[in-house]
Amino acid sequence: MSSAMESAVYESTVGPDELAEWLRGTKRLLLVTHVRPDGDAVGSTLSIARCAAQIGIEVGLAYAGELPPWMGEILGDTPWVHLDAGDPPPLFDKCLICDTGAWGQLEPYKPWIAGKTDTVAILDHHRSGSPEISETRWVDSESAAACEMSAQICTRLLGVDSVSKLPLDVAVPLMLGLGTDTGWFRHPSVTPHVLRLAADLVEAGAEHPKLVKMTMLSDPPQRLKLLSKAMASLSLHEDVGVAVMKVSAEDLSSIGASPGMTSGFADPALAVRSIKVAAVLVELPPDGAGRSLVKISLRSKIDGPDVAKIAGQFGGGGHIRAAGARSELGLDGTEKKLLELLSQSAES
Ligand SMILES: [Mn+2]
Repeated sequence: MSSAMESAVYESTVGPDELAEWLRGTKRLLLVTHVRPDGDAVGSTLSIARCAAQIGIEVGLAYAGELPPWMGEILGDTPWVHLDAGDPPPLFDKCLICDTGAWGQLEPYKPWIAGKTDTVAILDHHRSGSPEISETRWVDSESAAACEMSAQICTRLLGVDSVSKLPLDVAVPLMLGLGTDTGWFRHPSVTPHVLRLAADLVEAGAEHPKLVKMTMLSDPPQRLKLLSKAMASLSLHEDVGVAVMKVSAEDLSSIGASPGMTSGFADPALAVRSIKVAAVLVELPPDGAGRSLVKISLRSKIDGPDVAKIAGQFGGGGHIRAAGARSELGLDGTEKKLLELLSQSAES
């Protein structure tokens, strides 16, 4: 199995009507998303899972990799499995993948979904993915969140004419994904449609302040300790508008922190006026083969470069303003290459 993120620009083969129809006839539906699920990954799968269950479909939900701390709170009584615990995914006739369509983000599921192009479908808002996974794809890179798309599937499955009429336990995960993927409505991806959808979700009963508290105001103390280490490592390259923070595997282990706790670390660096791109480099604990990869997270301001392109140079990808990759060059080597690429893009 290759660890490279083989991905290409991929396009829709179906729209929301056809995808909802494709799901409707299913007996046992499995929902999966990218490894290390975030708010949008969980929200986009959980909302559809609850709607599908409500119309009599037997639903399995599987997640893999490090999980966010609020996982139990948002899932509540809905059954799910964590693949890292060694459980195989629940049996399924059809499988819907949400918020990714790239093998590089689906490796734990590969044995179960590879080659099943007719029983697997994709709902995604990324610009690139692995088209060979499935022939049934609804891809909309204009959507700010996969949840913006899931909402359209949910209304169709339940036969309601407005998102405002969705059940509360569907509206809440949709708001979670919409809120987290837009930085709580600060990112340039926010369109009139996103705000109207948010209004409908509030009308359905979703309370965004509770979700903000759950996702952003509930950190373990280790996260603040790790942030202080990352801030101490900060290098500001104001001439090219780049800030870089580095977290070593030793920082993680000495604090008892996990790599996922670095999410959002770019924000204080982006608050600096002259900075257009913030990079957070995290040296991951060694894998089974003893390799220590560096996780690269890139965030860019509205007048900054397309960081998906920069991430692509490391074999990764993502969005114009938020992208990521993995590097085998170590912390310092990765920083050096990154600065070279970003200085080139600042010149061009
Ligand atoms: Mn997303």
